[in-house]
Amino acid sequence: MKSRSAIIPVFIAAFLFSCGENGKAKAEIDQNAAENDSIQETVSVTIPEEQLTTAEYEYEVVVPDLQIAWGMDFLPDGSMLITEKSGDLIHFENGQKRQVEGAPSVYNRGQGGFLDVAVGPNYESDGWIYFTYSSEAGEGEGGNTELMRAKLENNQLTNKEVLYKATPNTTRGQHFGSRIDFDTEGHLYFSIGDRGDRDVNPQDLTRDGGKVYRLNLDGSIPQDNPFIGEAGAKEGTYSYGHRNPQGMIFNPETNEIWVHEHGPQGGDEINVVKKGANYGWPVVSYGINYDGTSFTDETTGPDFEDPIYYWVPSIAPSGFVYVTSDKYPELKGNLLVGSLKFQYVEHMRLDGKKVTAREKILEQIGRVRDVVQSPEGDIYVSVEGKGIVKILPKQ
Ligand SMILES: [Ca+2]
Repeated sequence: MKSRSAIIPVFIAAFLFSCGENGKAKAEIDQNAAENDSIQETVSVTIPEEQLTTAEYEYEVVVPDLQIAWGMDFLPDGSMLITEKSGDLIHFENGQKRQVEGAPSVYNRGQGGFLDVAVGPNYESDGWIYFTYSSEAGEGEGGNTELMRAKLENNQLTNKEVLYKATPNTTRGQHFGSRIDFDTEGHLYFSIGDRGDRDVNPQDLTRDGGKVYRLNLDGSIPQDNPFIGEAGAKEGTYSYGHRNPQGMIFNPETNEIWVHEHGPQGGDEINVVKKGANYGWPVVSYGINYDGTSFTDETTGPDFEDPIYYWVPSIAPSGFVYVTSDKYPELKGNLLVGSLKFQYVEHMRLDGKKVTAREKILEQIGRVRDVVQSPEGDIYVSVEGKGIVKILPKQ
């Protein structure tokens, strides 16, 4: 095992805690602990930024006047479904926003609320749309992440079916996940974060939280999931030891689900999701606590799957795209990641499963909550307090 390899200055810890995932809490810095924790080694997986593209990018606001548009996806007619974290589902069609009736009631607390929306892979034949949100359903005070599918008819959600509800409810406001994506073999994947209970949830297969789940499109559990038949196991679990994944893609080159996840200070990661794998949280991490103290000396170990990339400092990633569009030749085949904390979109050049270079685009645009590619190949970015913008290569 090697030891942690990042240097995290105290002022960055303070900045991150005030501007990152939550954006509300104040940092309480333990200066002595932070100084003691500065280990000077070469970082092997994280790389500096550079100018990658000769193209420059600008944007136009397509959907104005949104607060926190947490998730978005496109129907085959080109119209857009948008979740507002506070609970509204919006259908944006022909330049007009309409509030969809019958959206699920959400537990809008901390990082929870109306989360992702994903139009199903067989939408044109079956009409299913998938949603994640935090829900108070079930026993106990508070909420936890829930997955629903429903159909959209006459501006109403109909045929609503709850496919998964994580337990137990808790009043903690942290780490609900949650992104939804699909492979090409009839599976849905979604993420739930550790719910602010890192010492209990992520490493325990009998508990929800800190997991990536794999279900069939009707919500049933695939019989080849890795923990089928294990005593007490949450059998929807596909991988575990995650902290708070808020970005998920299906990589069409490798046929894999990839996630990025918020780490602690200096430990945001990109992980290739493998069946039954343990991503280590909180036993191993490249990060330290936001107050500057250390919770583990280990960054890796034989029982754990390493990230393919980690960020130092943390960028607070949200939204993830593998670009396949011909409209952005210099982005094609690469990754885009939104940064809540530093308020830009990160372009990461990929060589197979290796990030070889990175740069910022749309700098200072605002807290980026989601990034998607439309069926027409346009890239849309949700920016908190601004709305949804389309990226345009500068002419
Ligand atoms: Ca990890």
